[in-house]
Amino acid sequence: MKLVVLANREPIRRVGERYEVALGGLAAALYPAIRARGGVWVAWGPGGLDERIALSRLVVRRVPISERRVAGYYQGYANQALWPLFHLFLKHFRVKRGWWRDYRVVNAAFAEAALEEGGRDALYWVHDYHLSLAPALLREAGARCIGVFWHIPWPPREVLAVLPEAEALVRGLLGADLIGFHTPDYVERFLEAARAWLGARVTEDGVWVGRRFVRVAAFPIGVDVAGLEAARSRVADRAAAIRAAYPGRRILVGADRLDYTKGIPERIRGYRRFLEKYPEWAERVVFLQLTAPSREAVPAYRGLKSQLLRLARATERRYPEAFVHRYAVLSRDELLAHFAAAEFALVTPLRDGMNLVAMEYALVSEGLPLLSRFAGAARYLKGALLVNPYDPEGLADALAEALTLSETERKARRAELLASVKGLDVGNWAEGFLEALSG
Ligand code: ADQ
Repeated sequence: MKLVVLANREPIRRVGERYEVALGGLAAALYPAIRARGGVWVAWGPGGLDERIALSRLVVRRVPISERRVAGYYQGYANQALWPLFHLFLKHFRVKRGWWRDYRVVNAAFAEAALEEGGRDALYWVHDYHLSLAPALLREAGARCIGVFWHIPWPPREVLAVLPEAEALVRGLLGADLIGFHTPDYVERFLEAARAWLGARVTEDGVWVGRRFVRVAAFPIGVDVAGLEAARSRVADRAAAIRAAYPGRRILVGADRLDYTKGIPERIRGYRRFLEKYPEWAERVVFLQLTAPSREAVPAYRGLKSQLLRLARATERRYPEAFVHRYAVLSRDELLAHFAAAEFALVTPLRDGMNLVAMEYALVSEGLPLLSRFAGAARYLKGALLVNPYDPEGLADALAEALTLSETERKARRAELLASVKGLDVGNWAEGFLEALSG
């Protein structure tokens, strides 16, 4: 069966006049399946162009979306309604009827383009919160094998109730045959939503929609284990150079897209508290926070950016040797070299569907992540040091403890961590999902 992937972002990058498959994350995971079956990736076309780009074994079908609609569908509904609400940030939640109209139109355009590529018999795999209505639209048009993977958390019922279009959203997803989430908690909450909003008959494993059973299950995503292990030796020199730049200091690293869900200012405050409370460490550690710009067209992100940059500058002034903030998208190897150089990673989102940074860090470094309890990954990564990112005092104490961990405990935790991260390979994740869908 031909595989047709629907995702907001395309998996390619421009190199001079040509395009190349950008093999990172999702694209890398799906590439083997696409190669085996032949496949099409339907994505939003930058520049509003309707194009088909054929690369080796992969066709990218770009859905043209006007700038005005991008503002409503993407910057509006997806990023100012669904994203904050589903991460429990009600203060950032905005709603406008026009955004919803754009969201519906774009979902219909994706479904139409996908059907043109795959017909009724393809295997459709829809990704994420930008495209929640596409599964039902595909089904209405006759598609018979539809999967969805939801990459962000699913919120509790009282929170979902804030969304005026909650029912339509749940109905849209239930057009699928299989719905995947990162954790059993999200699965449970989705099942509850289906019961509450549609009065549907629900079992532990799914939802009855009339005579059709929609399976709902946890498929925890992972990272490219072999690729990251191979990166270790490639970035070793660069990592050594980073270490040499901070002689006598133990290195802590943080790396995130700029997003209020990632808890970056809270993390910096926790680190400052640590330096105040345990001043003996101020001469012996350095924290490198690497923040990638993101979603700059959305007002809440502009506010966060100026708040973060102010806090980071003030912290650099106060602790010039012990804190560094870089605000840039780093190349893959540059980022991994920083991971390899660091003894601990501060991975402290306030809420995160899963979180890949903790896993990438685990594979490339010798160290341990201090990981937020509120990341999906906390459920799976044994050996990580779990923290509450809202509590600066707790973060300060956790850091002090981490830095004085015995070698025996560090080793035991590393072993558990590696075993759990290796168990979550992203290639297996994709294969497992597709098998469950088509099997
Ligand atoms: P994201 O919210 O984007 O993903 P995450 O899973 O952490 O979050 O992935 C971020 C990626 O960006 C990582 O691969 C990381 O290495 C990279 N990155 C971070 N800082 C960077 C920097 N300064 N420069 C360059 N690259 C940087 C969404 C959900 C997550 C879920 C994934 C996959 O929000 O919860 O884990 O999808 O389902």
